[in-house]
Amino acid sequence: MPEKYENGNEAEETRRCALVGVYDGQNVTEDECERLADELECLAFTAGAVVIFRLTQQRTSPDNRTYIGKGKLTELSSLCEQNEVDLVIFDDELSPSQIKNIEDGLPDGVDVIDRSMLILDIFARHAVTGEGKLQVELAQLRYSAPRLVGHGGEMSRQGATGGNPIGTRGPGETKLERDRRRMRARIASLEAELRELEKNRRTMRAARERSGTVRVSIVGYTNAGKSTLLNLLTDAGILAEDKLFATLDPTTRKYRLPSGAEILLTDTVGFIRKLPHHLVSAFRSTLEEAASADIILIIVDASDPEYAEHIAVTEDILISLGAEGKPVIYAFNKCDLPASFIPRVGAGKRSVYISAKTGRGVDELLSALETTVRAARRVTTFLFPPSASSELSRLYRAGAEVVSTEYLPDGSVRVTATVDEATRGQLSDFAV
Ligand SMILES: Nc1nc2c(ncn2[C@@H]2O[C@H](COP(=O)(O)OP(=O)(O)OP(=O)(O)O)[C@@H](O)[C@H]2O)c(=O)[nH]1
Ligand SMILES: [Mg+2]
Repeated sequence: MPEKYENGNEAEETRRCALVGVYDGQNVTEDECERLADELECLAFTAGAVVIFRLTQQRTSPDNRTYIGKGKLTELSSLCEQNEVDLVIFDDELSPSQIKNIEDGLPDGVDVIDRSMLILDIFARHAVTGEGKLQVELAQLRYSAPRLVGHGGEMSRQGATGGNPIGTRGPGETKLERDRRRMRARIASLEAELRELEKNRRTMRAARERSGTVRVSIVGYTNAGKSTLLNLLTDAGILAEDKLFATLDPTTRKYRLPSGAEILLTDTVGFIRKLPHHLVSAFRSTLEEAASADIILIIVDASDPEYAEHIAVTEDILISLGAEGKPVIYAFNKCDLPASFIPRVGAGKRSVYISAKTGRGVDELLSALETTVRAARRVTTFLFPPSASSELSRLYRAGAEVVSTEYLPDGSVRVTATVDEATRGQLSDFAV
Protein backbone atom coordinates (compact mmCIF):
# COMPACT_ATOMS: atom_id res chain seq x y z
CA MET A 1 0.00 0.00 0.00
CA PRO A 2 1.27 3.49 -0.74
CA GLU A 3 2.26 5.25 2.45
CA LYS A 4 0.90 8.59 3.48
CA TYR A 5 3.51 11.19 2.88
CA GLU A 6 3.91 14.73 4.16
CA ASN A 7 3.91 16.55 0.87
CA GLY A 8 1.53 19.40 1.43
CA ASN A 9 -1.28 17.75 -0.51
CA GLU A 10 -2.99 16.81 2.71
CA ALA A 11 -5.49 14.00 2.82
CA GLU A 12 -4.34 12.69 -0.52
CA GLU A 13 -2.85 9.27 -0.94
CA THR A 14 0.67 9.71 -2.21
CA ARG A 15 1.59 7.76 -5.30
CA ARG A 16 4.95 6.05 -5.38
CA CYS A 17 6.58 6.87 -8.66
CA ALA A 18 9.67 6.31 -10.77
CA LEU A 19 11.26 8.78 -13.18
CA VAL A 20 12.70 7.72 -16.50
CA GLY A 21 14.89 9.80 -18.82
CA VAL A 22 16.96 9.22 -21.91
CA TYR A 23 20.05 11.19 -22.93
CA ASP A 24 22.16 10.94 -26.05
CA GLY A 25 25.39 12.10 -24.42
CA GLN A 26 25.81 14.90 -26.97
CA ASN A 27 22.80 17.22 -27.15
CA VAL A 28 21.89 16.16 -23.64
CA THR A 29 24.69 15.05 -21.36
CA GLU A 30 24.29 12.68 -18.43
CA ASP A 31 24.68 15.62 -16.09
CA GLU A 32 21.91 17.60 -17.83
CA CYS A 33 19.72 14.52 -17.78
CA GLU A 34 20.14 14.36 -13.98
CA ARG A 35 19.25 18.04 -13.63
CA LEU A 36 16.17 17.53 -15.80
CA ALA A 37 15.26 14.63 -13.52
CA ASP A 38 15.63 16.95 -10.49
CA GLU A 39 13.12 19.29 -12.08
CA LEU A 40 10.79 16.41 -12.96
CA GLU A 41 11.01 15.32 -9.32
CA CYS A 42 9.84 18.79 -8.22
CA LEU A 43 6.95 18.53 -10.68
CA ALA A 44 6.04 15.07 -9.36
CA PHE A 45 6.18 16.34 -5.78
CA THR A 46 3.96 19.28 -6.68
CA ALA A 47 1.46 16.81 -8.15
CA GLY A 48 1.46 14.84 -4.90
CA ALA A 49 3.75 11.93 -5.80
CA VAL A 50 6.89 10.72 -4.09
CA VAL A 51 9.81 9.61 -6.23
CA ILE A 52 11.15 6.19 -5.20
CA PHE A 53 13.81 5.78 -7.86
CA ARG A 54 15.13 7.19 -11.14
CA LEU A 55 16.26 5.35 -14.20
CA THR A 56 18.22 6.86 -17.07
CA GLN A 57 19.52 5.38 -20.27
CA GLN A 58 22.04 6.60 -22.82
CA ARG A 59 20.79 6.02 -26.37
CA THR A 60 21.35 7.78 -29.68
CA SER A 61 17.59 8.23 -29.93
CA PRO A 62 14.57 6.98 -27.99
CA ASP A 63 13.12 3.64 -29.04
CA ASN A 64 10.10 4.04 -31.33
CA ARG A 65 8.12 1.32 -29.62
CA THR A 66 9.03 1.56 -25.94
CA TYR A 67 11.10 4.77 -25.63
CA ILE A 68 13.75 2.93 -23.57
CA GLY A 69 15.33 -0.30 -24.81
CA LYS A 70 13.86 -3.74 -24.20
CA GLY A 71 16.40 -4.70 -21.52
CA LYS A 72 15.91 -1.38 -19.74
CA LEU A 73 12.14 -1.90 -19.74
CA THR A 74 12.60 -5.31 -18.08
CA GLU A 75 14.84 -3.68 -15.48
CA LEU A 76 12.23 -0.94 -14.92
CA SER A 77 9.53 -3.57 -14.52
CA SER A 78 11.32 -5.49 -11.79
CA LEU A 79 12.33 -2.28 -9.99
CA CYS A 80 8.65 -1.22 -9.98
CA GLU A 81 7.69 -4.60 -8.58
CA GLN A 82 10.36 -4.54 -5.84
CA ASN A 83 9.63 -0.98 -4.82
CA GLU A 84 5.84 -1.09 -5.07
CA VAL A 85 5.87 1.73 -7.59
CA ASP A 86 2.53 2.36 -9.29
CA LEU A 87 3.35 5.33 -11.53
CA VAL A 88 6.18 5.85 -14.00
CA ILE A 89 6.84 9.34 -15.35
CA PHE A 90 8.87 9.82 -18.53
CA ASP A 91 10.70 13.11 -19.00
CA ASP A 92 9.59 13.52 -22.59
CA GLU A 93 6.41 13.45 -24.62
CA LEU A 94 5.40 9.85 -25.37
CA SER A 95 3.18 8.72 -28.23
CA PRO A 96 -0.04 6.90 -27.33
CA SER A 97 1.37 3.64 -28.67
CA GLN A 98 4.60 4.05 -26.69
CA ILE A 99 2.54 4.48 -23.52
CA LYS A 100 0.59 1.33 -24.31
CA ASN A 101 3.69 -0.72 -25.14
CA ILE A 102 5.48 0.41 -21.99
CA GLU A 103 2.45 -0.34 -19.81
CA ASP A 104 2.29 -3.80 -21.36
CA GLY A 105 5.86 -4.39 -20.24
CA LEU A 106 5.24 -3.29 -16.65
CA PRO A 107 3.45 -5.03 -13.75
CA ASP A 108 -0.35 -4.74 -13.78
CA GLY A 109 -1.70 -1.51 -12.35
CA VAL A 110 1.40 0.59 -13.06
CA ASP A 111 0.42 3.76 -14.95
CA VAL A 112 2.69 5.48 -17.42
CA ILE A 113 2.51 9.21 -18.02
CA ASP A 114 4.81 11.77 -19.62
CA ARG A 115 6.06 15.18 -18.60
CA SER A 116 3.25 17.00 -20.45
CA MET A 117 0.54 14.98 -18.70
CA LEU A 118 2.18 15.71 -15.35
CA ILE A 119 2.28 19.45 -16.03
CA LEU A 120 -1.33 19.40 -17.26
CA ASP A 121 -2.28 17.65 -14.02
CA ILE A 122 -0.58 20.32 -11.91
CA PHE A 123 -2.33 23.04 -13.87
CA ALA A 124 -5.65 21.23 -13.28
CA ARG A 125 -4.96 21.20 -9.53
CA HIS A 126 -3.94 24.85 -9.37
CA ALA A 127 -6.56 26.49 -11.59
CA VAL A 128 -8.73 28.73 -9.43
CA THR A 129 -10.68 31.13 -11.59
CA GLY A 130 -13.30 30.13 -14.11
CA GLU A 131 -11.08 31.19 -16.97
CA GLY A 132 -8.09 29.26 -15.63
CA LYS A 133 -10.18 26.11 -15.29
CA LEU A 134 -11.54 26.44 -18.82
CA GLN A 135 -8.04 26.98 -20.21
CA VAL A 136 -6.72 23.87 -18.45
CA GLU A 137 -9.66 21.74 -19.53
CA LEU A 138 -9.17 22.84 -23.12
CA ALA A 139 -5.47 21.98 -22.99
CA GLN A 140 -6.25 18.57 -21.48
CA LEU A 141 -8.87 17.75 -24.08
CA ARG A 142 -6.67 18.87 -26.95
CA TYR A 143 -3.91 16.72 -25.53
CA SER A 144 -6.01 13.61 -25.00
CA ALA A 145 -8.27 13.79 -28.09
CA PRO A 146 -5.69 12.32 -30.49
CA ARG A 147 -4.71 9.84 -27.79
CA LEU A 148 -8.13 8.22 -27.72
CA VAL A 149 -7.04 5.88 -30.51
CA GLY A 150 -4.96 2.84 -29.71
CA HIS A 151 -6.60 1.89 -26.45
CA GLY A 152 -8.84 -0.87 -27.74
CA GLY A 153 -11.71 1.55 -28.15
CA GLU A 154 -11.71 2.51 -24.50
CA MET A 155 -10.24 5.52 -22.76
CA SER A 156 -7.98 3.23 -20.82
CA ARG A 157 -5.89 6.22 -19.68
CA GLN A 158 -8.69 7.37 -17.43
CA GLY A 159 -8.59 6.41 -13.80
CA ALA A 160 -6.96 3.06 -14.40
CA THR A 161 -6.11 2.59 -10.75
CA GLY A 162 -8.61 4.92 -9.13
CA GLY A 163 -7.38 6.81 -6.10
CA ASN A 164 -5.13 9.57 -7.26
CA PRO A 165 -4.65 9.24 -10.99
CA ILE A 166 -1.99 11.85 -11.68
CA GLY A 167 -2.09 12.91 -15.30
CA THR A 168 -5.29 11.01 -15.88
CA ARG A 169 -7.79 13.61 -14.77
CA GLY A 170 -10.30 14.57 -17.37
CA PRO A 171 -13.25 13.14 -19.17
CA GLY A 172 -14.81 9.88 -18.01
CA GLU A 173 -14.63 6.37 -19.36
CA THR A 174 -16.91 5.71 -22.33
CA LYS A 175 -16.84 4.15 -25.79
CA LEU A 176 -14.49 5.61 -28.38
CA GLU A 177 -16.99 7.05 -30.84
CA ARG A 178 -19.15 8.69 -28.24
CA ASP A 179 -16.04 10.00 -26.51
CA ARG A 180 -14.71 11.53 -29.67
CA ARG A 181 -17.97 13.27 -30.47
CA ARG A 182 -18.34 14.56 -26.94
CA MET A 183 -14.77 15.73 -26.84
CA ARG A 184 -15.10 17.63 -30.08
CA ALA A 185 -18.30 19.27 -28.86
CA ARG A 186 -16.73 20.15 -25.52
CA ILE A 187 -13.60 21.57 -27.18
CA ALA A 188 -15.78 23.75 -29.41
CA SER A 189 -17.85 25.02 -26.51
CA LEU A 190 -14.75 25.72 -24.39
CA GLU A 191 -13.19 27.63 -27.25
CA ALA A 192 -16.35 29.71 -27.61
CA GLU A 193 -16.52 30.44 -23.86
CA LEU A 194 -12.86 31.41 -23.79
CA ARG A 195 -13.28 33.70 -26.78
CA GLU A 196 -16.00 35.55 -24.85
CA LEU A 197 -13.75 35.91 -21.81
CA GLU A 198 -10.91 37.01 -24.04
CA LYS A 199 -13.10 39.83 -25.35
CA ASN A 200 -13.57 41.12 -21.79
CA ARG A 201 -9.88 40.80 -21.17
CA ARG A 202 -9.15 42.77 -24.32
CA THR A 203 -11.55 45.52 -23.31
CA MET A 204 -9.85 45.77 -19.93
CA ARG A 205 -6.45 45.75 -21.53
CA ALA A 206 -7.45 48.50 -23.95
CA ALA A 207 -8.70 50.58 -21.01
CA ARG A 208 -5.38 50.11 -19.24
CA GLU A 209 -3.51 51.07 -22.38
CA ARG A 210 -5.61 54.19 -22.85
CA SER A 211 -5.06 55.18 -19.22
CA GLY A 212 -1.44 55.72 -20.22
CA THR A 213 -0.18 54.09 -17.02
CA VAL A 214 3.00 52.15 -17.68
CA ARG A 215 2.39 48.41 -17.43
CA VAL A 216 5.11 46.18 -16.01
CA SER A 217 4.89 42.38 -16.31
CA ILE A 218 6.60 40.19 -13.76
CA VAL A 219 7.62 37.07 -15.65
CA GLY A 220 10.08 34.22 -15.23
CA TYR A 221 10.66 30.57 -14.60
CA THR A 222 8.24 28.86 -12.26
CA ASN A 223 9.11 29.20 -8.53
CA ALA A 224 11.47 32.16 -9.12
CA GLY A 225 9.57 34.35 -6.64
CA LYS A 226 7.31 36.45 -8.87
CA SER A 227 4.29 36.29 -6.58
CA THR A 228 6.42 36.88 -3.50
CA LEU A 229 7.73 40.08 -5.08
CA LEU A 230 4.28 41.38 -6.02
CA ASN A 231 3.07 40.56 -2.50
CA LEU A 232 6.02 42.40 -0.97
CA LEU A 233 5.40 45.51 -3.05
CA THR A 234 1.62 45.64 -3.01
CA ASP A 235 0.22 43.30 -0.33
CA ALA A 236 -1.53 41.54 -3.20
CA GLY A 237 -2.05 38.45 -1.01
CA ILE A 238 -1.30 36.00 -3.83
CA LEU A 239 -0.51 32.42 -2.93
CA ALA A 240 3.27 32.03 -3.09
CA GLU A 241 4.70 28.65 -2.20
CA ASP A 242 7.55 26.30 -2.84
CA LYS A 243 5.69 24.44 -5.55
CA LEU A 244 5.83 24.72 -9.30
CA PHE A 245 3.04 26.65 -11.01
CA ALA A 246 1.52 28.02 -7.80
CA THR A 247 0.15 30.88 -9.91
CA LEU A 248 -1.97 30.34 -13.01
CA ASP A 249 -4.23 33.36 -13.09
CA PRO A 250 -2.75 36.78 -13.63
CA THR A 251 -3.08 39.44 -10.93
CA THR A 252 -2.59 43.15 -11.60
CA ARG A 253 -1.97 45.76 -8.91
CA LYS A 254 -1.32 49.50 -8.99
CA TYR A 255 1.98 50.54 -7.54
CA ARG A 256 3.37 54.01 -6.90
CA LEU A 257 7.12 54.32 -7.45
CA PRO A 258 9.10 56.47 -4.99
CA SER A 259 9.09 59.34 -7.53
CA GLY A 260 5.30 59.28 -7.52
CA ALA A 261 4.84 57.70 -10.95
CA GLU A 262 2.11 55.12 -10.96
CA ILE A 263 2.60 51.77 -12.69
CA LEU A 264 0.55 48.60 -13.10
CA LEU A 265 2.34 45.43 -12.00
CA THR A 266 1.12 42.05 -13.27
CA ASP A 267 2.11 38.68 -11.84
CA THR A 268 1.39 35.76 -14.12
CA VAL A 269 1.88 32.07 -14.83
CA GLY A 270 5.49 30.83 -14.69
CA PHE A 271 7.47 29.24 -17.49
CA ILE A 272 9.29 25.91 -17.69
CA ARG A 273 11.37 23.92 -20.17
CA LYS A 274 9.30 21.90 -22.62
CA LEU A 275 6.07 23.66 -21.62
CA PRO A 276 3.40 21.55 -23.35
CA HIS A 277 2.31 23.42 -26.46
CA HIS A 278 -1.35 22.69 -25.68
CA LEU A 279 -0.93 24.70 -22.51
CA VAL A 280 0.82 27.52 -24.32
CA SER A 281 -2.03 27.74 -26.84
CA ALA A 282 -4.78 27.42 -24.21
CA PHE A 283 -3.09 30.08 -22.05
CA ARG A 284 -2.17 32.21 -25.02
CA SER A 285 -4.32 35.19 -24.04
CA THR A 286 -2.92 35.17 -20.48
CA LEU A 287 0.62 34.89 -21.79
CA GLU A 288 0.14 37.51 -24.47
CA GLU A 289 -1.20 39.90 -21.91
CA ALA A 290 2.01 39.48 -19.94
CA ALA A 291 4.07 39.99 -23.07
CA SER A 292 2.12 43.09 -24.10
CA ALA A 293 3.31 45.15 -21.14
CA ASP A 294 5.50 48.22 -21.63
CA ILE A 295 8.30 46.83 -19.48
CA ILE A 296 9.21 43.22 -18.76
CA LEU A 297 10.62 42.39 -15.33
CA ILE A 298 12.26 38.97 -15.49
CA ILE A 299 12.63 37.35 -12.08
CA VAL A 300 15.41 34.79 -11.86
CA ASP A 301 16.11 32.42 -8.97
CA ALA A 302 19.73 33.41 -8.33
CA SER A 303 20.31 30.42 -6.07
CA ASP A 304 19.56 27.93 -8.84
CA PRO A 305 22.64 26.68 -10.71
CA GLU A 306 20.36 26.33 -13.75
CA TYR A 307 19.58 30.04 -13.76
CA ALA A 308 21.11 30.71 -17.20
CA GLU A 309 18.95 28.00 -18.75
CA HIS A 310 15.92 29.49 -16.96
CA ILE A 311 16.67 32.89 -18.48
CA ALA A 312 17.06 31.35 -21.94
CA VAL A 313 13.71 29.53 -21.65
CA THR A 314 12.01 32.71 -20.44
CA GLU A 315 13.48 34.82 -23.23
CA ASP A 316 12.48 32.25 -25.86
CA ILE A 317 8.88 32.19 -24.67
CA LEU A 318 8.76 36.00 -24.57
CA ILE A 319 10.04 36.18 -28.14
CA SER A 320 7.44 33.63 -29.27
CA LEU A 321 4.80 35.88 -27.69
CA GLY A 322 6.03 38.90 -29.58
CA ALA A 323 7.67 40.75 -26.69
CA GLU A 324 10.96 41.22 -28.51
CA GLY A 325 12.54 44.63 -28.20
CA LYS A 326 10.72 45.66 -25.03
CA PRO A 327 12.73 47.15 -22.20
CA VAL A 328 13.73 44.34 -19.82
CA ILE A 329 15.01 44.38 -16.25
CA TYR A 330 16.52 41.19 -14.84
CA ALA A 331 16.01 40.79 -11.09
CA PHE A 332 18.17 38.06 -9.57
CA ASN A 333 16.03 36.99 -6.63
CA LYS A 334 16.66 34.87 -3.53
CA CYS A 335 20.01 36.60 -2.95
CA ASP A 336 19.56 35.89 0.77
CA LEU A 337 20.39 32.25 0.00
CA PRO A 338 23.98 31.07 -0.22
CA ALA A 339 25.21 30.27 -3.74
CA SER A 340 28.62 29.27 -4.98
CA PHE A 341 28.39 31.52 -8.04
CA ILE A 342 27.33 35.02 -9.01
CA PRO A 343 24.62 34.99 -11.66
CA ARG A 344 25.04 37.45 -14.52
CA VAL A 345 23.34 38.48 -17.71
CA GLY A 346 25.06 39.61 -20.89
CA ALA A 347 26.58 43.05 -21.29
CA GLY A 348 24.13 45.86 -21.96
CA LYS A 349 21.33 44.20 -20.01
CA ARG A 350 20.04 45.87 -16.88
CA SER A 351 20.12 43.66 -13.79
CA VAL A 352 19.62 44.00 -10.04
CA TYR A 353 20.11 41.61 -7.13
CA ILE A 354 17.22 41.30 -4.72
CA SER A 355 15.52 39.19 -2.10
CA ALA A 356 11.75 39.34 -2.28
CA LYS A 357 11.74 37.58 1.06
CA THR A 358 13.88 40.03 3.07
CA GLY A 359 13.38 43.13 0.91
CA ARG A 360 17.10 43.43 0.24
CA GLY A 361 17.94 45.19 -3.04
CA VAL A 362 14.36 46.22 -3.66
CA ASP A 363 15.38 49.92 -3.63
CA GLU A 364 17.78 49.23 -6.51
CA LEU A 365 15.02 47.41 -8.34
CA LEU A 366 12.69 50.37 -7.88
CA SER A 367 15.23 52.85 -9.17
CA ALA A 368 15.91 50.61 -12.19
CA LEU A 369 12.15 50.62 -12.77
CA GLU A 370 12.01 54.43 -12.45
CA THR A 371 14.70 54.83 -15.08
CA THR A 372 13.08 52.36 -17.41
CA VAL A 373 9.60 53.81 -16.93
CA ARG A 374 10.93 57.24 -17.79
CA ALA A 375 12.30 55.92 -21.04
CA ALA A 376 9.31 53.72 -21.78
CA ARG A 377 6.96 54.69 -24.51
CA ARG A 378 3.29 54.69 -23.85
CA VAL A 379 0.02 55.62 -25.47
CA THR A 380 -1.01 59.23 -24.85
CA THR A 381 -3.77 61.40 -26.27
CA PHE A 382 -3.01 65.03 -27.18
CA LEU A 383 -5.33 67.83 -28.21
CA PHE A 384 -3.60 70.47 -30.38
CA PRO A 385 -5.47 73.75 -30.98
CA PRO A 386 -5.08 75.33 -34.46
CA SER A 387 -2.34 77.59 -33.04
CA ALA A 388 -0.15 74.59 -32.04
CA SER A 389 0.70 73.22 -35.47
CA SER A 390 4.46 73.33 -34.77
CA GLU A 391 3.98 71.20 -31.64
CA LEU A 392 1.91 68.77 -33.68
CA SER A 393 4.76 68.38 -36.16
CA ARG A 394 7.18 67.97 -33.26
CA LEU A 395 5.09 64.95 -32.21
CA TYR A 396 5.46 63.44 -35.67
CA ARG A 397 9.19 64.27 -35.81
CA ALA A 398 9.70 62.47 -32.49
CA GLY A 399 8.75 59.24 -34.25
CA ALA A 400 5.46 58.84 -32.43
CA GLU A 401 3.42 55.84 -33.54
CA VAL A 402 0.03 57.32 -34.25
CA VAL A 403 -2.92 55.23 -33.10
CA SER A 404 -5.65 57.63 -34.25
CA THR A 405 -6.05 61.19 -35.53
CA GLU A 406 -9.27 63.16 -35.35
CA TYR A 407 -9.89 66.59 -36.94
CA LEU A 408 -12.37 68.55 -34.85
CA PRO A 409 -14.79 71.19 -36.27
CA ASP A 410 -12.93 74.05 -34.53
CA GLY A 411 -9.73 73.20 -36.41
CA SER A 412 -7.97 71.47 -33.53
CA VAL A 413 -6.53 67.98 -33.87
CA ARG A 414 -6.85 65.12 -31.38
CA VAL A 415 -3.99 62.61 -31.75
CA THR A 416 -3.52 59.38 -29.82
CA ALA A 417 0.00 58.06 -30.18
CA THR A 418 2.69 55.98 -28.51
CA VAL A 419 5.39 58.37 -27.33
CA ASP A 420 8.42 58.26 -25.10
CA GLU A 421 8.65 60.02 -21.78
CA ALA A 422 10.77 62.87 -23.14
CA THR A 423 8.30 63.79 -25.88
CA ARG A 424 5.44 63.38 -23.46
CA GLY A 425 7.17 65.86 -21.15
CA GLN A 426 7.74 68.41 -23.93
CA LEU A 427 4.12 68.22 -25.05
CA SER A 428 2.57 67.78 -21.62
CA ASP A 429 0.56 71.02 -22.01
CA PHE A 430 -1.40 69.34 -24.79
CA ALA A 431 -1.85 65.93 -23.17
CA VAL A 432 -5.46 65.14 -22.39
N1 LIG B 1 14.93 32.39 0.29
C1 LIG B 1 14.10 33.01 -0.52
N2 LIG B 1 12.99 32.39 -0.93
C2 LIG B 1 12.15 33.08 -1.74
C3 LIG B 1 12.41 34.39 -2.18
N3 LIG B 1 11.41 34.79 -3.00
C4 LIG B 1 10.55 33.75 -3.05
N4 LIG B 1 11.00 32.71 -2.31
C5 LIG B 1 10.34 31.41 -2.12
O1 LIG B 1 10.31 30.73 -3.36
C6 LIG B 1 9.10 29.96 -3.48
C7 LIG B 1 8.38 30.35 -4.75
O2 LIG B 1 7.92 31.68 -4.63
P1 LIG B 1 6.69 32.21 -5.49
O3 LIG B 1 6.58 33.67 -5.21
O4 LIG B 1 5.50 31.35 -5.30
O5 LIG B 1 7.28 31.98 -6.94
P2 LIG B 1 6.57 32.23 -8.35
O6 LIG B 1 7.63 32.74 -9.27
O7 LIG B 1 5.36 33.08 -8.17
O8 LIG B 1 6.19 30.74 -8.75
P3 LIG B 1 4.98 30.17 -9.66
O9 LIG B 1 3.76 30.96 -9.42
O10 LIG B 1 4.88 28.76 -9.20
O11 LIG B 1 5.47 30.26 -11.07
C8 LIG B 1 8.29 30.25 -2.21
O12 LIG B 1 8.54 29.20 -1.31
C9 LIG B 1 8.89 31.56 -1.71
O13 LIG B 1 8.80 31.69 -0.31
C10 LIG B 1 13.62 35.02 -1.71
O14 LIG B 1 13.94 36.16 -2.03
N5 LIG B 1 14.41 34.28 -0.89
MG1 LIG C 1 3.43 32.67 -8.52
